Amino acid sequence: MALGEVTFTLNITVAYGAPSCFARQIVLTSGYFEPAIIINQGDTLRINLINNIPASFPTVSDGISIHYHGLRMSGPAAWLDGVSYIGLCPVAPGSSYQYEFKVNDPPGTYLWHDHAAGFKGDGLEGPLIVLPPRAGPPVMPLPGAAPAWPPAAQPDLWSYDGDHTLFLNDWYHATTSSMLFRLNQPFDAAKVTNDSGAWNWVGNPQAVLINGAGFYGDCALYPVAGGGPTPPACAPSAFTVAAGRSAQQPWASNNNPGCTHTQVTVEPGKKYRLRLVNAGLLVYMSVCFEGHNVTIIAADAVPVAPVSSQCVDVNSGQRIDVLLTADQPAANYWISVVPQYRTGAPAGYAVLNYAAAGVNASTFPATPAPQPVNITPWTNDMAAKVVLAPELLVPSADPKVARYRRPDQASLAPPAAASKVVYVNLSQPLFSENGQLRWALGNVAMPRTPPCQPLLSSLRKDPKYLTKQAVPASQLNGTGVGPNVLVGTAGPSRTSPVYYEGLSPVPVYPSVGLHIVELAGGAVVDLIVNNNAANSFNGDLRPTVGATRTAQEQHPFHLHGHRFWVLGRGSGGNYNATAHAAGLNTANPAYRDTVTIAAGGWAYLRFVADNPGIWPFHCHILPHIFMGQQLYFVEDIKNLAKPPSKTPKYNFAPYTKSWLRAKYGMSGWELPPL
Ligand SMILES: [Cu+2]
Repeated sequence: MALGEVTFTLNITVAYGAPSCFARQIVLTSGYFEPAIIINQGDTLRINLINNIPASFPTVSDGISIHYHGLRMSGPAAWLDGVSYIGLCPVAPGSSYQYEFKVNDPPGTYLWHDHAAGFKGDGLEGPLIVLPPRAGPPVMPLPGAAPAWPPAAQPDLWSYDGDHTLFLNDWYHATTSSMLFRLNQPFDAAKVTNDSGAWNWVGNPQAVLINGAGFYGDCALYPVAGGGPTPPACAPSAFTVAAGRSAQQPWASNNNPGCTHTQVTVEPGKKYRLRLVNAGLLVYMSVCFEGHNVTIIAADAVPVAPVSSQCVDVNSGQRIDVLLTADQPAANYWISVVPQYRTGAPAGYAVLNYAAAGVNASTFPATPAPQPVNITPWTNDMAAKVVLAPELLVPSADPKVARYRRPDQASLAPPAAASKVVYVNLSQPLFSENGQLRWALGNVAMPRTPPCQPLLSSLRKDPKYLTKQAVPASQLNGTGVGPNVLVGTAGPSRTSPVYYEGLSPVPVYPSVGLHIVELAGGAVVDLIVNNNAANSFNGDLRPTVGATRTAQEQHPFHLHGHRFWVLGRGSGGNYNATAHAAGLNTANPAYRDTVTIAAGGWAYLRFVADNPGIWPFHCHILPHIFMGQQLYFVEDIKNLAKPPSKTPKYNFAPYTKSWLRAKYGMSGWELPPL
């Protein structure tokens, strides 16, 4: 294999494991739980994905597909972005597929995860670290960059003595698919908090894992101060062994390898890079370092002007890199991962261990473990911590970071003016016809993805493919006839109705369908997201239900294929040009791929449509995307690269209507064409 070509075999299996001290079925990758993929900028990455998940394992898509979160995936790689409805079919049980693409993206912290089904929440994910270019060829320039691209091994922008990743995910004791199935059931306000066959929210996680290790609350909510590394309460008698499972399984014995915590060992006086990755399904996290202020150096793989803080906010899909100097008295210190905006959610804990005489590496810190903020604030010191809003993390002005920017971007500033403005209003409609509760953008909820229906190939064959399926404007006028639920009524050639942004009038009543925004190549797009309507239940024809619920909440929105500038964010209502336009930061705004839209607030984003493909814009909370909280930018398709010569083979034989109805529930999966 030539230098710069890196192949990883990801053999995906299901096993029993207990990363939180509680045994359940988990997904392993070549025998590892959530392993890292580490490559160098300029490498050709080959991912040999083998799906050995049993066909009998419950799933919402019967296949897996890897998304490389944060990578641009331009040119031919647009087909390999891993959203199975868009590019390729998922890799079915018993089959395999090899992704191959060149990673030109800047060095930094990314993540990989399944984007076909719920397996991300079962462990089918991990860090994706791009290191600076390796020594010697081949090192490919970014598209459009000067040929004198780094010719030899490049040091990173920062010097440090050690490099650690803290991969964070909230963790449930039910499989993700089993939770998603319940979101597909009819909504009944009286039954949302119990498992009674009705619509059932996933609820709070049972644990927060740090590098695949954590403590399940029933074992011990948090480790005991000064205790040994195995929490005393985490005894075999505390485990729940489900009926019908064997007592010989390892979690039912004293030998429980999964029940542990993560320890980060540092040498006194040295400096470390810590890569914080929130890969969670649901929870916004504040990561706090007891006794230490860390320096934030990068956000979503973009170097930022350094900021010092004890706590660092990282929402699902975001990555924050910090430098930590071990300059405190040699001891053990807590690293706590505190959930925000989810009352009662548990925290996660790791130990920062100084490798020094007199420090016992096998005990917990002497101070009490900080508890989740919603129970008791961190040792009364919570007021002193700094929770950093993303708009404070502006790109570094250091000339050395120019190579982290867009190749044609000479300054920190985005293009001065937009050529297209897209408004997105978030809402949570309830469809009276079938009792489905959804999240919608612009009153359109995207359907659950059928097993496979790649739009890219359909569009490449027929650029008018989606236009032909568009819902006529006459059906969108909302003249009092009720919500537009056109599923199943759109004719045999349609997978689901297609809603184009820009229709006039826009759908007044909530609808279900493909939500498409077309972008011409080179367009400068302003994307204004308002999150103020979610608790109004607009379109809900049963106001008694809406009156008892408040669905307004924060959402971490992620854009595929791009980074965007965050020109502004606000709370307390929708974006209002008169009040807010003058305050937008067009000089050096944050440059991210995932941004938090505050509950009841707004965000003003800008990006350039310079990457032909189909790029989802979606909430990174997995249950929310399953409930429809996404749209697709269909971008400059006429300049789309050719598809890969090989694509996953997919067997559609099982997908009869009756089979799908039985599998996905009476409330109605949006069926693929049969
Ligand atoms: Cu959301």
